[in-house]
Amino acid sequence: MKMTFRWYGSQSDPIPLKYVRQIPGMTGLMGLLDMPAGADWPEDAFVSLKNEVNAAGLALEVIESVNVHEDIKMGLASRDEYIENYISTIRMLAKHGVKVIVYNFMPVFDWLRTDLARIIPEDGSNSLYFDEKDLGEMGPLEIVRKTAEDSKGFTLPGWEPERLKLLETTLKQYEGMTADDLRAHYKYFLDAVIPVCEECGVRMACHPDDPAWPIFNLPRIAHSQDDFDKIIRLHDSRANTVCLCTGSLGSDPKNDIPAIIRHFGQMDRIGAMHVRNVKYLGYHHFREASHLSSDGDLDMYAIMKAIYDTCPDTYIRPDHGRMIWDEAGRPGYGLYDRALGAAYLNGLWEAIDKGEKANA
Ligand SMILES: [Mn+2]
Repeated sequence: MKMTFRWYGSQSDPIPLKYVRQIPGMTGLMGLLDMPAGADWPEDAFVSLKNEVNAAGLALEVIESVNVHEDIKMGLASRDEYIENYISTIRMLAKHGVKVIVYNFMPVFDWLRTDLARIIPEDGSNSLYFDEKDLGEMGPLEIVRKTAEDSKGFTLPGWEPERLKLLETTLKQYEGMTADDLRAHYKYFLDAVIPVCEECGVRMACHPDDPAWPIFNLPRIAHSQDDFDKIIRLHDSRANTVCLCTGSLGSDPKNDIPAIIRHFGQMDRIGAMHVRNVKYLGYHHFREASHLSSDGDLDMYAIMKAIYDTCPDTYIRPDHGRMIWDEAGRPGYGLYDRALGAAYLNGLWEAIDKGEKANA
C-alpha cells in the first residue's frame, strides 16, 4: 500500500508540500493540474509540477481529475477530438512516470453535498453533509450556486465555473438518456483509450458516483459492485480499473465495502483507493466522519484488511477530512484531519501486517 495525499498545486492549495511530506508514512501525491475537461494537458506545466513534487521528496505516480469532456459522455460527434486529447494526455503522463489516472464518468455533476460545513454537535468540528430532502427543495441550479457560495472562494473538483455556466443546456441534452445509452458512450471511450494505456503502462481508475445513487434524473452507472462489473466488462483489461472510494460507495449502506474491495482486488482491478468513513443519518442522508471506525459506520479495519489481503500494492489516500482545530481551507481538503486519517490508516496497516507475520 502506498499512502498518498490529494494536493491542488502551489497556486491554489494553501497546504505547503513540506507539510504533506511531514505526515508520517506519506510517499506521494494524487496530484492534478487545473485544466478544463477535454484539454490536451501541456507537458511543460506537468513537468514543472512533477519537479516541484519530487523536490519535496514525494512521488507523483497518480493523477486525478483528467476530466472526461461532457461531449464524450453524451456521445456527440465532437467526442473524437476530445478523445484524441485524452489519449495525448495519457501518453504525456506515462512518459513522466504516471501509473494511474483517476477519472469519473458521471454526467454533469461530480460529487454533490447539500452542506459543505455541517457542525458535528459532539465535538464542534464540521464536515461535508448530504440530505436528499434539502436537494429536493433546491434543484440543480440552486445547489450549484449554494455550493459556490459555501466553498469560500475555492474551486471544488467537478464544480469548475467554466463547466457550470453551461449547466442548463447540458441538463437538457441529457434528457431521455438511459443508463445503457451512457454505458454505450463509455464503451466507445474505453475502446479508444484502454489500448493506449496498455501500450504505455498506465491504468485508468474510475471513481464511483458520489453519492451512490442517481440524482436529478440523470443516468448514473457507477455506484455498486454490479455497476463496476459492467464497466470492467465494457473493455476487459488490467488497465481498466476502479478507483475504489470507500466513502462514495459507502454512502449507500447496501454496499458492503470490504466485500467489494475483495471482489475487485482479487480480480486485479483496483487501480487506486480513497479511504474514508461516513456516518449514516437516515435514508439518503449522511455526513462525513473522521477516519476512525467508531466515529462512523464503515469498518476501517475490515477495509484495510481487505486491501492487505487482495491488493496490497495499491495507492490509497485519506479523503474528505473534517475541518478541525479552526483550520481554514478547502472543504474536505484541510491538512489536519486528513493527516490524522493517514496516520490512523498506517497504524491499522502496521497492526495487520505484524499480526499476519506473527501468525505465519
Ligand atoms: Mn473519492
